[in-house]
Amino acid sequence: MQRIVISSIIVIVCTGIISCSSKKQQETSAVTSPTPLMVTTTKTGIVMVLIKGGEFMMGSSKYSNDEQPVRKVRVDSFWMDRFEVTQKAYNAITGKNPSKTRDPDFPVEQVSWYDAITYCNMRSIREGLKPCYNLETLECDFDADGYRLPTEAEWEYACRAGSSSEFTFGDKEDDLYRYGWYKRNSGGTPHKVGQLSPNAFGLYDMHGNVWEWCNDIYTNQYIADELVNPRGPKSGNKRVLRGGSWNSESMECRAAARHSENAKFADVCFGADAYGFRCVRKANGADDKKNN
Ligand SMILES: [Ca+2]
Repeated sequence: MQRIVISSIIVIVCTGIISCSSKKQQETSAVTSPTPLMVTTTKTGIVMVLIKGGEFMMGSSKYSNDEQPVRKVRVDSFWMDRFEVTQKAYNAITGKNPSKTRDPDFPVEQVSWYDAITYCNMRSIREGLKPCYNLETLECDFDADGYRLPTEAEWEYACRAGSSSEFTFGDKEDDLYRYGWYKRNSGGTPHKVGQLSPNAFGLYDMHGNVWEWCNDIYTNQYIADELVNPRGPKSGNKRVLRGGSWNSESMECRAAARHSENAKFADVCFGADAYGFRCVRKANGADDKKNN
């Protein structure tokens, strides 16, 4: 069901305390909240977090070749959904729920990249924003003020949340069960969003639960000199997925780990019930000096 929040967006600046997350954050000993979180609830009732732009080392030199070259990348500020898009939220916008494991508070799954960008456009239109995607050419207008999928760089920057380790909490998988649903703790299904610890940016389920579609076309090696707001290759058939899922080994849930699939892949088969997404939106003015 859609919950319309009155008129303009309500911005809540809080000192790391957002109702249901307070207990979880107290349990998050390995991660400290860096600055006060800036959280907003959109007109269609989606909670988003302002991710302040910055530089980070993207990729990993220790695992797959497609995570290289590791290089310093800068991304501008952006708003990001605090949770994976839920079945309730997806249904409220599209009138559909393709998920295999049905529960309104679980992440939507069995969505293709194309389904995800279609949702982005519909959500933009519902809120009176300019859609980012041309659904025929599949091109993304990054200047539009509507919703889109995160770039890989934005996704990894948000997942790391200031950390340079393999996971947002460190290098060893020992603590992964506290942050993400993956093969060893999921019991073989996705889970309700937001049940485990958030990362230092206040984002939930970046590791595990469902893989998250990114905007980028997949290539098996990064473009080495694309260092500011990288957007990936111009052509190719596959799109990127990030973060691992309820059905993944811990290594697939690492911040730098990459996966890919055809953009219109949606049928019930391997992996589809582990594919979901979350949206981002440009943050007008957040990178202006006066706001820093
Ligand atoms: Ca996820």
